[in-house]
Amino acid sequence: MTWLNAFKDKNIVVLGAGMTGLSCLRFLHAQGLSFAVNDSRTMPFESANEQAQYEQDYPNAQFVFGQWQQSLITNADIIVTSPGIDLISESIAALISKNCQVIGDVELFCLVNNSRINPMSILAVTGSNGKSTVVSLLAYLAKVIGKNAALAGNIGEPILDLLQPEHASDTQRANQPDTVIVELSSFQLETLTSMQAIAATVLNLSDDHLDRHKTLANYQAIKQGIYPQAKIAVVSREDQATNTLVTEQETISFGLNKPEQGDFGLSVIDNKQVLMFGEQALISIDELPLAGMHNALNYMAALALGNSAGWSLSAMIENLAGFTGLAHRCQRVMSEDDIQWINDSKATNVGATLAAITGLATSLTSKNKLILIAGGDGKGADFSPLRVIFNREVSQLITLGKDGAEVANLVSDAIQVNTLSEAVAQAKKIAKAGDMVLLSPACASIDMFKNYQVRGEQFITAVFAVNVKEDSCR
Ligand code: UMA
Ligand code: ADP
Repeated sequence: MTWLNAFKDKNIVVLGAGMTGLSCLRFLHAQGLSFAVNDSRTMPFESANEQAQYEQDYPNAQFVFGQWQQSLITNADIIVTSPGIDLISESIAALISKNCQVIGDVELFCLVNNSRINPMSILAVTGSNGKSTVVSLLAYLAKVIGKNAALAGNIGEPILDLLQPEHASDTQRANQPDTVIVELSSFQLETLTSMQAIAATVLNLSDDHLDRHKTLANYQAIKQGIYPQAKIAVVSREDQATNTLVTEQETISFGLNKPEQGDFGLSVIDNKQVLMFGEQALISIDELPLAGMHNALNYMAALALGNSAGWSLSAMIENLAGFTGLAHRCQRVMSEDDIQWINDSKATNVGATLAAITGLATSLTSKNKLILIAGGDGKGADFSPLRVIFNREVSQLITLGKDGAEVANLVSDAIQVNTLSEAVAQAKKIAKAGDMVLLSPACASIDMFKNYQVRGEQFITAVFAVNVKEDSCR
Protein backbone atom coordinates (compact mmCIF):
# COMPACT_ATOMS: atom_id res chain seq x y z
CA MET A 1 0.00 0.00 0.00
CA THR A 2 3.02 2.31 0.13
CA TRP A 3 2.36 3.61 -3.36
CA LEU A 4 -1.19 4.64 -2.39
CA ASN A 5 0.07 6.54 0.66
CA ALA A 6 2.47 8.38 -1.62
CA PHE A 7 -0.44 9.40 -3.86
CA LYS A 8 -2.98 10.40 -1.18
CA ASP A 9 -3.56 14.13 -0.73
CA LYS A 10 -1.21 14.98 -3.57
CA ASN A 11 -1.88 17.19 -6.57
CA ILE A 12 -2.07 14.58 -9.31
CA VAL A 13 -2.29 15.62 -12.96
CA VAL A 14 -2.85 13.19 -15.83
CA LEU A 15 -1.49 14.56 -19.11
CA GLY A 16 -3.38 13.46 -22.22
CA ALA A 17 -6.91 12.14 -22.54
CA GLY A 18 -6.23 9.42 -25.12
CA MET A 19 -6.07 5.68 -24.51
CA THR A 20 -3.41 6.06 -21.82
CA GLY A 21 -4.91 9.09 -20.07
CA LEU A 22 -8.31 7.44 -19.85
CA SER A 23 -6.81 4.26 -18.39
CA CYS A 24 -5.08 6.44 -15.75
CA LEU A 25 -8.42 8.11 -15.08
CA ARG A 26 -10.17 4.75 -14.57
CA PHE A 27 -7.38 3.48 -12.34
CA LEU A 28 -7.00 6.58 -10.12
CA HIS A 29 -10.78 6.85 -9.83
CA ALA A 30 -11.02 3.21 -8.73
CA GLN A 31 -8.51 3.97 -5.95
CA GLY A 32 -10.67 6.87 -4.72
CA LEU A 33 -8.08 9.51 -5.61
CA SER A 34 -8.81 13.03 -6.87
CA PHE A 35 -6.90 14.37 -9.84
CA ALA A 36 -7.00 16.57 -12.96
CA VAL A 37 -6.81 15.53 -16.62
CA ASN A 38 -5.15 18.09 -18.89
CA ASP A 39 -5.08 17.76 -22.68
CA SER A 40 -3.80 20.47 -25.00
CA ARG A 41 -6.46 19.70 -27.60
CA THR A 42 -9.77 21.52 -27.25
CA MET A 43 -11.87 18.40 -27.72
CA PRO A 44 -9.95 15.17 -27.11
CA PHE A 45 -13.22 13.26 -26.79
CA GLU A 46 -15.36 12.29 -29.77
CA SER A 47 -18.09 14.76 -28.77
CA ALA A 48 -19.26 17.19 -26.10
CA ASN A 49 -21.75 14.54 -24.99
CA GLU A 50 -18.98 12.07 -24.33
CA GLN A 51 -17.13 14.68 -22.28
CA ALA A 52 -20.28 15.42 -20.28
CA GLN A 53 -20.66 11.71 -19.59
CA TYR A 54 -17.08 11.50 -18.32
CA GLU A 55 -17.63 14.53 -16.10
CA GLN A 56 -20.67 12.85 -14.64
CA ASP A 57 -19.05 9.43 -14.18
CA TYR A 58 -15.80 10.74 -12.71
CA PRO A 59 -16.76 13.57 -10.33
CA ASN A 60 -13.35 13.34 -8.61
CA ALA A 61 -11.63 14.34 -11.88
CA GLN A 62 -11.21 17.88 -13.13
CA PHE A 63 -11.06 18.08 -16.95
CA VAL A 64 -8.99 20.90 -18.44
CA PHE A 65 -8.76 20.96 -22.22
CA GLY A 66 -7.51 23.32 -24.91
CA GLN A 67 -4.02 24.16 -23.61
CA TRP A 68 -1.46 23.05 -21.06
CA GLN A 69 -2.84 24.67 -17.92
CA GLN A 70 0.12 26.43 -16.34
CA SER A 71 -1.19 26.66 -12.75
CA LEU A 72 -2.27 23.03 -12.76
CA ILE A 73 1.02 21.66 -14.06
CA THR A 74 3.26 23.93 -12.01
CA ASN A 75 1.47 22.95 -8.78
CA ALA A 76 1.42 19.22 -9.55
CA ASP A 77 3.19 16.87 -7.10
CA ILE A 78 2.73 13.91 -9.43
CA ILE A 79 2.26 13.96 -13.20
CA VAL A 80 1.15 10.79 -14.95
CA THR A 81 1.90 11.45 -18.59
CA SER A 82 0.91 9.84 -21.90
CA PRO A 83 3.57 8.45 -24.24
CA GLY A 84 2.72 10.73 -27.18
CA ILE A 85 3.51 13.86 -25.15
CA ASP A 86 7.07 15.07 -25.62
CA LEU A 87 7.95 16.35 -22.16
CA ILE A 88 11.14 17.92 -23.43
CA SER A 89 9.19 20.19 -25.74
CA GLU A 90 9.45 23.80 -24.70
CA SER A 91 5.72 24.35 -24.32
CA ILE A 92 5.51 21.98 -21.38
CA ALA A 93 9.00 21.44 -19.96
CA ALA A 94 9.15 24.95 -18.52
CA LEU A 95 5.88 24.41 -16.64
CA ILE A 96 6.91 21.31 -14.65
CA SER A 97 8.39 22.04 -11.23
CA LYS A 98 11.67 20.38 -10.20
CA ASN A 99 10.05 18.57 -7.26
CA CYS A 100 7.28 17.06 -9.32
CA GLN A 101 7.40 13.28 -9.81
CA VAL A 102 6.81 12.60 -13.51
CA ILE A 103 5.83 9.04 -14.38
CA GLY A 104 4.21 7.16 -17.24
CA ASP A 105 1.32 4.72 -17.03
CA VAL A 106 3.66 1.72 -17.15
CA GLU A 107 5.71 3.16 -14.28
CA LEU A 108 2.52 3.63 -12.24
CA PHE A 109 1.56 0.04 -13.03
CA CYS A 110 4.99 -1.15 -11.82
CA LEU A 111 4.87 0.92 -8.61
CA VAL A 112 1.55 -0.70 -7.77
CA ASN A 113 2.45 -4.18 -8.97
CA ASN A 114 5.78 -4.20 -7.07
CA SER A 115 3.95 -3.37 -3.85
CA ARG A 116 1.54 -6.29 -4.12
CA ILE A 117 1.94 -9.62 -2.33
CA ASN A 118 1.48 -11.59 -5.54
CA PRO A 119 2.76 -9.30 -8.27
CA MET A 120 2.12 -10.18 -11.89
CA SER A 121 5.20 -11.44 -13.70
CA ILE A 122 6.34 -9.27 -16.58
CA LEU A 123 7.78 -10.23 -19.95
CA ALA A 124 8.86 -7.02 -21.66
CA VAL A 125 9.58 -6.38 -25.32
CA THR A 126 10.92 -3.34 -27.14
CA GLY A 127 12.88 -2.71 -30.34
CA SER A 128 12.43 -0.69 -33.51
CA ASN A 129 10.62 -3.54 -35.27
CA GLY A 130 8.91 -6.82 -34.50
CA LYS A 131 7.52 -5.84 -31.08
CA SER A 132 3.87 -6.46 -31.93
CA THR A 133 4.69 -9.68 -33.75
CA VAL A 134 6.71 -11.03 -30.82
CA VAL A 135 4.26 -10.06 -28.08
CA SER A 136 1.29 -11.39 -30.08
CA LEU A 137 3.11 -14.65 -30.74
CA LEU A 138 3.91 -14.92 -27.03
CA ALA A 139 0.29 -14.21 -26.09
CA TYR A 140 -0.85 -16.82 -28.60
CA LEU A 141 1.58 -19.40 -27.18
CA ALA A 142 0.53 -18.57 -23.62
CA LYS A 143 -3.09 -19.15 -24.54
CA VAL A 144 -2.62 -22.45 -26.34
CA ILE A 145 -0.33 -23.92 -23.71
CA GLY A 146 -2.67 -22.87 -20.90
CA LYS A 147 -0.92 -19.92 -19.24
CA ASN A 148 -2.90 -17.10 -17.68
CA ALA A 149 -1.16 -14.23 -19.45
CA ALA A 150 -2.39 -10.88 -20.82
CA LEU A 151 -1.10 -8.61 -23.53
CA ALA A 152 -0.59 -4.91 -22.78
CA GLY A 153 1.22 -1.70 -23.64
CA ASN A 154 2.04 -0.06 -26.93
CA ILE A 155 0.15 -2.76 -28.84
CA GLY A 156 -2.97 -0.85 -27.80
CA GLU A 157 -4.01 -2.27 -24.42
CA PRO A 158 -3.22 0.20 -21.64
CA ILE A 159 -1.47 -1.77 -18.91
CA LEU A 160 -3.27 -0.12 -15.96
CA ASP A 161 -6.51 -1.74 -17.11
CA LEU A 162 -5.06 -5.07 -15.91
CA LEU A 163 -4.77 -3.96 -12.28
CA GLN A 164 -7.56 -4.68 -9.87
CA PRO A 165 -7.97 -1.91 -7.25
CA GLU A 166 -6.51 -2.33 -3.75
CA HIS A 167 -9.95 -3.13 -2.32
CA ALA A 168 -10.79 -5.74 -4.99
CA SER A 169 -12.51 -8.91 -3.87
CA ASP A 170 -10.76 -12.26 -3.92
CA THR A 171 -12.84 -13.28 -6.95
CA GLN A 172 -11.79 -10.14 -8.84
CA ARG A 173 -8.17 -10.80 -7.94
CA ALA A 174 -8.49 -14.40 -9.10
CA ASN A 175 -9.43 -13.10 -12.57
CA GLN A 176 -6.23 -11.12 -12.80
CA PRO A 177 -3.61 -12.63 -15.14
CA ASP A 178 -0.45 -13.90 -13.52
CA THR A 179 1.80 -12.81 -16.37
CA VAL A 180 1.81 -9.59 -18.41
CA ILE A 181 3.38 -9.58 -21.85
CA VAL A 182 4.11 -5.91 -22.38
CA GLU A 183 5.11 -4.14 -25.58
CA LEU A 184 7.03 -0.96 -24.77
CA SER A 185 7.76 1.97 -27.05
CA SER A 186 10.69 4.31 -26.55
CA PHE A 187 8.12 6.90 -25.46
CA GLN A 188 6.92 4.63 -22.64
CA LEU A 189 10.46 3.69 -21.64
CA GLU A 190 11.37 7.37 -21.18
CA THR A 191 9.24 7.52 -18.03
CA LEU A 192 9.85 4.00 -16.71
CA THR A 193 12.38 3.10 -13.99
CA SER A 194 10.72 0.60 -11.64
CA MET A 195 9.92 -2.36 -13.88
CA GLN A 196 11.16 -5.69 -12.54
CA ALA A 197 10.58 -8.01 -15.48
CA ILE A 198 11.35 -11.71 -15.40
CA ALA A 199 12.82 -11.20 -18.84
CA ALA A 200 13.20 -8.24 -21.18
CA THR A 201 14.47 -7.73 -24.70
CA VAL A 202 15.46 -5.06 -27.19
CA LEU A 203 14.80 -6.93 -30.44
CA ASN A 204 16.72 -4.62 -32.77
CA LEU A 205 17.49 -0.97 -33.37
CA SER A 206 17.23 1.22 -36.43
CA ASP A 207 16.42 4.92 -36.90
CA ASP A 208 12.96 5.67 -35.56
CA HIS A 209 11.29 8.57 -33.78
CA LEU A 210 14.40 10.71 -34.19
CA ASP A 211 12.19 13.75 -34.57
CA ARG A 212 11.61 13.35 -30.82
CA HIS A 213 14.73 11.56 -29.54
CA LYS A 214 17.10 13.62 -31.75
CA THR A 215 20.07 11.20 -31.94
CA LEU A 216 20.34 7.46 -32.50
CA ALA A 217 22.58 7.24 -29.40
CA ASN A 218 19.84 8.78 -27.25
CA TYR A 219 17.20 6.48 -28.78
CA GLN A 220 19.43 3.43 -28.12
CA ALA A 221 19.97 4.44 -24.51
CA ILE A 222 16.23 4.94 -23.96
CA LYS A 223 15.43 1.53 -25.49
CA GLN A 224 17.99 -0.18 -23.25
CA GLY A 225 16.19 1.27 -20.23
CA ILE A 226 14.16 -1.96 -20.42
CA TYR A 227 17.07 -4.02 -19.02
CA PRO A 228 18.36 -2.71 -15.67
CA GLN A 229 16.10 -4.57 -13.24
CA ALA A 230 15.15 -7.48 -15.50
CA LYS A 231 16.10 -10.87 -14.09
CA ILE A 232 17.04 -12.16 -17.53
CA ALA A 233 18.15 -10.03 -20.47
CA VAL A 234 17.21 -11.62 -23.81
CA VAL A 235 19.79 -10.13 -26.18
CA SER A 236 20.33 -10.17 -29.93
CA ARG A 237 23.66 -11.41 -31.29
CA GLU A 238 22.78 -9.69 -34.58
CA ASP A 239 22.95 -6.17 -33.21
CA GLN A 240 25.38 -5.40 -30.38
CA ALA A 241 23.98 -1.87 -30.18
CA THR A 242 20.86 -3.34 -28.58
CA ASN A 243 22.69 -4.54 -25.48
CA THR A 244 25.64 -2.30 -24.67
CA LEU A 245 24.13 -1.52 -21.26
CA VAL A 246 23.47 -5.14 -20.21
CA THR A 247 25.81 -5.77 -17.33
CA GLU A 248 25.17 -8.04 -14.44
CA GLN A 249 22.09 -10.09 -15.09
CA GLU A 250 21.73 -13.52 -16.66
CA THR A 251 21.45 -13.37 -20.45
CA ILE A 252 19.91 -15.58 -23.13
CA SER A 253 20.96 -14.64 -26.63
CA PHE A 254 19.38 -15.16 -30.04
CA GLY A 255 20.92 -14.82 -33.48
CA LEU A 256 21.22 -16.28 -36.95
CA ASN A 257 24.36 -18.33 -36.27
CA LYS A 258 24.87 -21.55 -34.31
CA PRO A 259 24.08 -20.90 -30.64
CA GLU A 260 26.08 -21.67 -27.50
CA GLN A 261 24.52 -23.83 -24.79
CA GLY A 262 21.43 -22.07 -23.35
CA ASP A 263 21.07 -19.70 -26.33
CA PHE A 264 18.88 -19.71 -29.45
CA GLY A 265 20.13 -19.74 -33.04
CA LEU A 266 20.10 -21.47 -36.41
CA SER A 267 21.95 -24.46 -37.84
CA VAL A 268 21.82 -26.03 -41.28
CA ILE A 269 20.70 -29.65 -40.94
CA ASP A 270 19.97 -31.75 -44.07
CA ASN A 271 20.09 -28.53 -46.14
CA LYS A 272 17.44 -26.90 -43.98
CA GLN A 273 17.74 -23.94 -41.63
CA VAL A 274 16.73 -25.27 -38.23
CA LEU A 275 15.92 -23.33 -35.05
CA MET A 276 18.27 -24.49 -32.29
CA PHE A 277 18.41 -24.22 -28.50
CA GLY A 278 22.06 -24.92 -27.80
CA GLU A 279 22.70 -28.31 -29.40
CA GLN A 280 18.98 -29.18 -29.46
CA ALA A 281 17.27 -28.95 -32.89
CA LEU A 282 13.79 -27.45 -32.42
CA ILE A 283 12.02 -26.98 -35.77
CA SER A 284 12.93 -26.27 -39.37
CA ILE A 285 12.06 -22.67 -40.25
CA ASP A 286 10.38 -23.68 -43.51
CA GLU A 287 7.66 -25.27 -41.35
CA LEU A 288 6.84 -21.86 -39.87
CA PRO A 289 4.34 -19.43 -41.42
CA LEU A 290 6.23 -16.17 -40.82
CA ALA A 291 8.89 -15.98 -43.51
CA GLY A 292 12.20 -14.15 -43.61
CA MET A 293 15.20 -14.12 -41.33
CA HIS A 294 13.76 -11.22 -39.33
CA ASN A 295 10.88 -13.50 -38.37
CA ALA A 296 13.31 -16.31 -37.48
CA LEU A 297 14.76 -13.84 -34.98
CA ASN A 298 11.27 -12.94 -33.76
CA TYR A 299 10.52 -16.63 -33.16
CA MET A 300 13.73 -17.05 -31.18
CA ALA A 301 13.13 -13.96 -29.06
CA ALA A 302 9.63 -15.18 -28.20
CA LEU A 303 10.91 -18.65 -27.31
CA ALA A 304 13.65 -17.16 -25.14
CA LEU A 305 11.14 -14.99 -23.28
CA GLY A 306 8.67 -17.85 -22.81
CA ASN A 307 11.48 -20.10 -21.68
CA SER A 308 12.53 -17.46 -19.12
CA ALA A 309 9.00 -17.56 -17.70
CA GLY A 310 9.30 -21.32 -17.26
CA TRP A 311 7.02 -22.23 -20.17
CA SER A 312 7.69 -25.64 -21.69
CA LEU A 313 9.90 -25.29 -24.75
CA SER A 314 8.49 -28.40 -26.40
CA ALA A 315 4.89 -27.18 -25.88
CA MET A 316 5.79 -23.79 -27.43
CA ILE A 317 7.52 -25.45 -30.40
CA GLU A 318 4.54 -27.75 -30.98
CA ASN A 319 2.28 -24.70 -31.30
CA LEU A 320 4.60 -22.26 -33.06
CA ALA A 321 3.10 -22.85 -36.52
CA GLY A 322 -0.41 -22.02 -35.30
CA PHE A 323 0.37 -18.29 -35.17
CA THR A 324 -0.08 -16.88 -38.67
CA GLY A 325 0.97 -13.29 -38.06
CA LEU A 326 -0.64 -9.86 -37.83
CA ALA A 327 -2.37 -7.79 -40.48
CA HIS A 328 -0.41 -5.17 -42.46
CA ARG A 329 2.95 -6.91 -41.90
CA CYS A 330 4.14 -8.42 -45.23
CA GLN A 331 0.62 -9.71 -45.81
CA ARG A 332 -0.43 -11.07 -49.19
CA VAL A 333 -3.42 -9.31 -50.78
CA MET A 334 -5.68 -11.71 -52.65
CA SER A 335 -5.94 -10.86 -56.36
CA GLU A 336 -6.55 -12.76 -59.55
CA ASP A 337 -3.97 -11.07 -61.74
CA ASP A 338 -1.03 -13.35 -60.77
CA ILE A 339 0.81 -10.32 -59.43
CA GLN A 340 1.94 -10.71 -55.84
CA TRP A 341 0.55 -7.68 -54.05
CA ILE A 342 2.04 -7.41 -50.54
CA ASN A 343 0.76 -5.07 -47.84
CA ASP A 344 3.53 -4.12 -45.39
CA SER A 345 1.94 -0.84 -44.32
CA LYS A 346 3.27 -1.35 -40.77
CA ALA A 347 6.80 -0.78 -42.11
CA THR A 348 6.97 2.69 -40.63
CA ASN A 349 10.75 2.90 -40.51
CA VAL A 350 13.86 2.08 -42.54
CA GLY A 351 14.67 -1.15 -40.65
CA ALA A 352 11.26 -2.70 -41.37
CA THR A 353 11.47 -1.96 -45.10
CA LEU A 354 15.01 -3.34 -45.23
CA ALA A 355 13.78 -6.54 -43.55
CA ALA A 356 10.79 -6.83 -45.91
CA ILE A 357 12.87 -6.45 -49.08
CA THR A 358 15.59 -8.78 -47.79
CA GLY A 359 13.03 -11.39 -46.81
CA LEU A 360 10.79 -11.17 -49.88
CA ALA A 361 13.34 -10.65 -52.66
CA THR A 362 14.72 -14.15 -52.06
CA SER A 363 11.31 -15.61 -52.99
CA LEU A 364 11.43 -14.00 -56.49
CA THR A 365 13.08 -15.68 -59.49
CA SER A 366 15.56 -13.66 -61.53
CA LYS A 367 12.83 -13.08 -64.14
CA ASN A 368 10.41 -11.42 -61.73
CA LYS A 369 10.49 -7.78 -60.78
CA LEU A 370 10.02 -6.17 -57.38
CA ILE A 371 8.06 -2.91 -57.53
CA LEU A 372 8.15 -0.95 -54.29
CA ILE A 373 5.73 1.72 -53.07
CA ALA A 374 7.32 3.80 -50.31
CA GLY A 375 7.24 7.23 -48.64
CA GLY A 376 5.22 9.08 -46.04
CA ASP A 377 6.45 10.83 -42.89
CA GLY A 378 10.06 9.76 -42.30
CA LYS A 379 10.11 11.11 -38.72
CA GLY A 380 13.57 12.58 -39.26
CA ALA A 381 15.19 9.29 -40.28
CA ASP A 382 18.18 8.91 -42.56
CA PHE A 383 16.99 6.91 -45.60
CA SER A 384 20.47 6.21 -46.98
CA PRO A 385 20.69 2.64 -45.54
CA LEU A 386 18.04 1.77 -48.17
CA ARG A 387 20.09 2.97 -51.16
CA VAL A 388 22.06 -0.22 -51.83
CA ILE A 389 19.14 -2.64 -51.48
CA PHE A 390 16.85 -0.39 -53.57
CA ASN A 391 19.38 -0.30 -56.37
CA ARG A 392 20.02 -4.05 -56.15
CA GLU A 393 16.54 -5.48 -55.61
CA VAL A 394 13.91 -2.91 -56.63
CA SER A 395 13.11 -2.66 -60.37
CA GLN A 396 10.79 0.28 -59.95
CA LEU A 397 10.39 2.58 -56.99
CA ILE A 398 7.15 4.56 -56.68
CA THR A 399 7.03 7.20 -53.94
CA LEU A 400 4.43 9.35 -52.26
CA GLY A 401 3.87 11.46 -49.17
CA LYS A 402 5.67 14.17 -47.22
CA ASP A 403 9.12 12.63 -47.59
CA GLY A 404 8.41 10.86 -50.91
CA ALA A 405 10.84 13.07 -52.82
CA GLU A 406 13.67 12.26 -50.37
CA VAL A 407 13.00 8.52 -50.75
CA ALA A 408 12.83 8.93 -54.55
CA ASN A 409 16.33 10.47 -54.52
CA LEU A 410 17.81 7.12 -53.47
CA VAL A 411 17.50 5.85 -57.07
CA SER A 412 17.73 7.51 -60.47
CA ASP A 413 14.34 6.58 -61.94
CA ALA A 414 11.67 6.75 -59.22
CA ILE A 415 8.12 7.68 -60.13
CA GLN A 416 6.58 10.18 -57.72
CA VAL A 417 2.80 10.20 -57.27
CA ASN A 418 0.30 12.04 -55.07
CA THR A 419 -1.99 9.28 -53.85
CA LEU A 420 -1.83 5.62 -52.94
CA SER A 421 -4.37 4.68 -55.60
CA GLU A 422 -2.19 6.43 -58.20
CA ALA A 423 0.79 4.43 -56.91
CA VAL A 424 -1.15 1.17 -57.27
CA ALA A 425 -2.35 2.14 -60.76
CA GLN A 426 1.25 2.92 -61.81
CA ALA A 427 2.45 -0.40 -60.37
CA LYS A 428 -0.31 -2.23 -62.20
CA LYS A 429 0.84 -0.71 -65.53
CA ILE A 430 4.39 -1.95 -64.98
CA ALA A 431 3.87 -5.33 -63.29
CA LYS A 432 3.64 -8.63 -65.19
CA ALA A 433 2.42 -12.00 -63.90
CA GLY A 434 4.84 -13.32 -61.26
CA ASP A 435 6.10 -9.85 -60.28
CA MET A 436 5.71 -8.50 -56.78
CA VAL A 437 4.30 -5.12 -55.76
CA LEU A 438 5.24 -4.32 -52.20
CA LEU A 439 3.82 -1.48 -50.11
CA SER A 440 6.54 -1.03 -47.49
CA PRO A 441 6.74 2.71 -46.90
CA ALA A 442 9.73 3.04 -44.47
CA CYS A 443 7.69 5.97 -43.13
CA ALA A 444 4.80 6.70 -40.81
CA SER A 445 1.40 7.23 -42.38
CA ILE A 446 0.15 10.30 -40.49
CA ASP A 447 0.92 12.78 -43.28
CA MET A 448 -1.78 11.20 -45.48
CA PHE A 449 -3.77 8.67 -43.42
CA LYS A 450 -5.29 8.30 -39.97
CA ASN A 451 -2.90 5.44 -39.20
CA TYR A 452 -1.00 2.56 -40.81
CA GLN A 453 -4.10 0.34 -40.72
CA VAL A 454 -6.06 2.81 -42.86
CA ARG A 455 -3.09 3.08 -45.25
CA GLY A 456 -3.00 -0.73 -45.54
CA GLU A 457 -6.74 -0.96 -46.06
CA GLN A 458 -6.64 1.73 -48.77
CA PHE A 459 -3.87 -0.24 -50.48
CA ILE A 460 -6.02 -3.38 -50.44
CA THR A 461 -8.98 -1.39 -51.80
CA ALA A 462 -6.82 0.10 -54.56
CA VAL A 463 -5.49 -3.34 -55.54
CA PHE A 464 -9.03 -4.61 -55.66
CA ALA A 465 -10.09 -1.60 -57.78
CA VAL A 466 -7.37 -2.12 -60.43
CA ASN A 467 -8.32 -5.78 -60.65
CA VAL A 468 -12.03 -5.02 -61.04
CA LYS A 469 -11.24 -2.42 -63.73
CA GLU A 470 -9.22 -5.01 -65.60
CA ASP A 471 -12.08 -7.53 -65.38
CA SER A 472 -14.61 -5.02 -66.72
CA CYS A 473 -12.35 -4.24 -69.71
CA ARG A 474 -12.16 -7.87 -70.76
N1 UMA B 1 -1.78 15.19 -26.49
C1 UMA B 1 -1.70 16.49 -26.07
N2 UMA B 1 -0.59 17.20 -26.38
C2 UMA B 1 0.46 16.66 -27.08
C3 UMA B 1 0.35 15.32 -27.51
C4 UMA B 1 -0.79 14.62 -27.19
O1 UMA B 1 -2.61 17.00 -25.42
O2 UMA B 1 1.45 17.35 -27.30
C5 UMA B 1 -2.99 14.46 -26.18
C6 UMA B 1 -3.83 14.25 -27.42
O3 UMA B 1 -4.67 15.32 -27.65
C7 UMA B 1 -4.60 13.00 -27.08
C8 UMA B 1 -3.67 12.28 -26.10
O4 UMA B 1 -2.66 13.19 -25.69
O5 UMA B 1 -5.83 13.27 -26.46
C9 UMA B 1 -3.05 11.10 -26.80
O6 UMA B 1 -2.03 10.56 -26.03
P1 UMA B 1 -0.96 9.63 -26.74
O7 UMA B 1 -0.47 10.29 -27.98
O8 UMA B 1 0.05 9.24 -25.74
O9 UMA B 1 -1.82 8.39 -27.25
P2 UMA B 1 -2.66 7.31 -26.48
O10 UMA B 1 -4.00 7.30 -27.08
O11 UMA B 1 -2.56 7.43 -25.02
O12 UMA B 1 -1.90 5.98 -27.01
C10 UMA B 1 -0.64 5.63 -26.43
C11 UMA B 1 0.32 5.24 -27.56
N3 UMA B 1 0.48 6.37 -28.48
C12 UMA B 1 1.68 6.90 -28.71
O13 UMA B 1 2.69 6.53 -28.19
C13 UMA B 1 1.72 8.06 -29.68
C14 UMA B 1 -0.22 4.04 -28.32
O14 UMA B 1 0.77 3.60 -29.25
C15 UMA B 1 -0.47 2.90 -27.34
O15 UMA B 1 -1.07 1.84 -28.05
C16 UMA B 1 -1.37 3.36 -26.21
O16 UMA B 1 -0.80 4.53 -25.56
C17 UMA B 1 -1.54 2.29 -25.14
O17 UMA B 1 -0.35 2.03 -24.47
C18 UMA B 1 0.50 3.93 -30.61
C19 UMA B 1 1.77 4.41 -31.27
O18 UMA B 1 1.66 5.01 -32.34
C20 UMA B 1 0.03 2.69 -31.35
N4 UMA B 1 2.95 4.17 -30.71
C21 UMA B 1 4.20 4.56 -31.33
C22 UMA B 1 4.72 3.46 -32.24
O19 UMA B 1 4.31 2.29 -32.12
O20 UMA B 1 5.61 3.78 -33.07
C23 UMA B 1 5.23 4.80 -30.24
P1 ADP C 1 6.50 -3.07 -34.16
O1 ADP C 1 5.41 -3.39 -33.20
O2 ADP C 1 7.85 -3.01 -33.51
O3 ADP C 1 6.22 -1.91 -35.05
P2 ADP C 1 5.60 -5.19 -35.95
O4 ADP C 1 5.66 -6.60 -35.52
O5 ADP C 1 4.30 -4.50 -35.96
O6 ADP C 1 6.65 -4.37 -35.09
O7 ADP C 1 6.23 -5.08 -37.40
C1 ADP C 1 6.47 -3.77 -37.95
C2 ADP C 1 7.20 -3.88 -39.26
O8 ADP C 1 8.50 -4.43 -39.05
C3 ADP C 1 6.53 -4.78 -40.29
O9 ADP C 1 6.75 -4.17 -41.52
C4 ADP C 1 7.27 -6.10 -40.17
O10 ADP C 1 7.27 -6.80 -41.39
C5 ADP C 1 8.69 -5.64 -39.80
N1 ADP C 1 9.40 -6.54 -38.88
C6 ADP C 1 8.87 -7.46 -38.05
N2 ADP C 1 9.85 -8.04 -37.32
C7 ADP C 1 11.02 -7.46 -37.69
C8 ADP C 1 12.38 -7.62 -37.28
N3 ADP C 1 12.71 -8.50 -36.34
N4 ADP C 1 13.30 -6.85 -37.89
C9 ADP C 1 12.97 -5.95 -38.84
N5 ADP C 1 11.70 -5.75 -39.27
C10 ADP C 1 10.74 -6.49 -38.70
